[in-house]
Amino acid sequence: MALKPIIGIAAQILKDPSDQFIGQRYVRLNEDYIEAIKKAGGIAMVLTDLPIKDLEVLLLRCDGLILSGGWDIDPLLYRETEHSKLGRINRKNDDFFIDALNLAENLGIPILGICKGHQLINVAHGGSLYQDLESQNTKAFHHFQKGNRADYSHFVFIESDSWLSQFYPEQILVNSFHHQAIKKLADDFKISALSKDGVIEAIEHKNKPIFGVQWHPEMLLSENEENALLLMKRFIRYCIDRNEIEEELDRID
Ligand SMILES: [Mn+2]
Repeated sequence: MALKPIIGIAAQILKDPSDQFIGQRYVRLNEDYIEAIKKAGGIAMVLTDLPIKDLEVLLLRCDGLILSGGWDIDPLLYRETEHSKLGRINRKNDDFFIDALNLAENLGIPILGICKGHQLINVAHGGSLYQDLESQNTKAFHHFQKGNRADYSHFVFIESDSWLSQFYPEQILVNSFHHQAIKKLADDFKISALSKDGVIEAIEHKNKPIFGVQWHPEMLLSENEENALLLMKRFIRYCIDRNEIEEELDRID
């Protein structure tokens, strides 16, 4: 494919924290995502909460979808009430992410969830979360690192038959900015990577191109970290390959 692939990124809508414009809401996405896609050879298209038909029109032009990081997920989505350590939630943003996920999944567009995006993929498919990892899982170590965004925090151990194992060694170092984590894994998914304390750090669908990582490759890539670049490149390569296969099938038809 001669053209660069277009990767849609679902972004959050939040209230202006400065209160300079009372009631103003704004689209919020860390620029690292856009830069990471650029470095890996793609073009980012920022997606926000639109009528579902309009969102579908945009996704039809995308070769891949990234669900970005963000606030905690509404626990009602996995049939739990609020734990006292639950962080800030915004149900409207969760619903938009689920709409984008469902549309992309139905269109067969490859999906990569990062941090909240990874957790949301699990919840949308029937899994659940620790609302606060440290208070609900005593074996877990601290997963919200004190260091900068491109610093390493802990190792993850790659499962031998996973997508990640196609390009990663048995263990790699990652950053860690989460106080929630997957509790019950959704039925259609398998674990791709674990941290030493048993926390699920990466998942993949058993037979669809849907992947999730709990760490932030786009932040590691802000310092040109090799493994982060590899992950983004392999995801984008996957999006291109899928298109080429479909074009081939169209010709055969
Ligand atoms: Mn972690």
